[in-house]
Amino acid sequence: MTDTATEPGNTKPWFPADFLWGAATSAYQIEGSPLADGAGPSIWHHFTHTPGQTTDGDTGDIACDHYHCYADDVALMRLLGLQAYRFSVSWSRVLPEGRGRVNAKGLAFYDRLVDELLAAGIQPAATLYHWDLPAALDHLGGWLNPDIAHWFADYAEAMFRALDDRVQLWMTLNEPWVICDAGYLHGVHAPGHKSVFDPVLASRNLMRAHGEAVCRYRTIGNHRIGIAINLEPKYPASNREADLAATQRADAYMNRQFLDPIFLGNYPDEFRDIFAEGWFDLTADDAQLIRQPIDFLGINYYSRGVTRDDPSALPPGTISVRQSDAPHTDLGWEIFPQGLTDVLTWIKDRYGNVPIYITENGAAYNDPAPTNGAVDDPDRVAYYRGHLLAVLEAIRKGVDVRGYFAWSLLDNLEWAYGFSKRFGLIHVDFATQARTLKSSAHFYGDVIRSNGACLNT
Ligand code: IFM
Repeated sequence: MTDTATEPGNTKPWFPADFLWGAATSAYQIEGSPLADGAGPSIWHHFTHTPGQTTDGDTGDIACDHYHCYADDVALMRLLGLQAYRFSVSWSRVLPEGRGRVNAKGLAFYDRLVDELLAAGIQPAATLYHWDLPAALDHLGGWLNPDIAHWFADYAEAMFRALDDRVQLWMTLNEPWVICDAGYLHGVHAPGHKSVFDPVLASRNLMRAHGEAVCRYRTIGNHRIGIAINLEPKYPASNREADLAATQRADAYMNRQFLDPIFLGNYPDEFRDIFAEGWFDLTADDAQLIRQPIDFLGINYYSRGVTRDDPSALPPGTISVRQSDAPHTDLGWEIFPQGLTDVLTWIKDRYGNVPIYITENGAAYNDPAPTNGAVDDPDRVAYYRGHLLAVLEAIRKGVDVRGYFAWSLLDNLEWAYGFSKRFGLIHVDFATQARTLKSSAHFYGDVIRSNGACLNT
């Protein structure tokens, strides 16, 4: 890799010459039209249509109407100077029953999107699963049914066959930790299970599905495949033995749960403690399936956790202690750029110098409404600046970071928070679908155009 960032004595904010600058979204959060053109419902469609599950009862029925506005959105990406765009495919748009019959009209949407991106000189990066499981598969047990590994691989294969001639970066899953923790342990995300047993099974099947999809890719794909994992470095709230042990459990639960099986072929020892009778060991066959070499690792980073032991909490029996003197985003997440450098160097030390993309990073703020075609969001600009410098610091320390995707291109449906939390570089008026570039979009455009040199000022 061409690398000005690691030259000794170079203190300028500068990224490798071939660094890839992008922004990310996901299907259910932006597309709208979840049942259009023969698409089947997803668990998120059912969840948001269940009273009481989202703020203000918000649903993804319209969201950013990207299903219809995608060409205009790609034009905005071009205006920003994006080099890559990470989107996710809605499984039930392509396979309405989750398996079997392909819905040609659903697939055609992604075909059009990819062509539009390429025509604008933007590299498409596709995530196969960003939480919107086909409802038909959930009726069969969803992530709790071991057969889902084959269902997912069949769906992945359909997508590889359709798009691998044009898509060069693939991600199997987005944030399996959130799927298990929010969807199966706490029940605050679809499918809304609240169980201390289901997360273990879901986690195992997610990893088996990932492994099987990577195997399929090796037989028919020609580019690169990885996975997007959200990481949050854990620091102890005190030097008490209980807090130190809690920090290890929280770290195993959040940071090593998926990376250890992928890179080391086993689970952290802490899991027997964390899930007690709910835990079951990995079989040799599953260990082998999950430990498929991947071409890159996607890291989603937002914040850190300062950890305290709390035996009354759900697994892993810990709580995060709010740092009252630190700045926080509108979601109450502490702003801690140093944590991004820390997780990146930790990955290198623990798993080797795997190529990394930051597949998500960004902040929710209560932005003002557009005035005279502008939205001023200085806090988000500061968040991006701090975190980009943190990425640069990791690159200087020898971590092989290849690219960065801001979360998110557009304000969108922030899952159970509905439209109340805005993460976009671009403001969306959800009543009119008007888009307005925020100051952070202009800032990010400058970062891209100068390859980070403008961070110097
Ligand atoms: O909006 C989500 C995204 O879907 C997954 N990663 C975290 C983002 C902010 O919560």
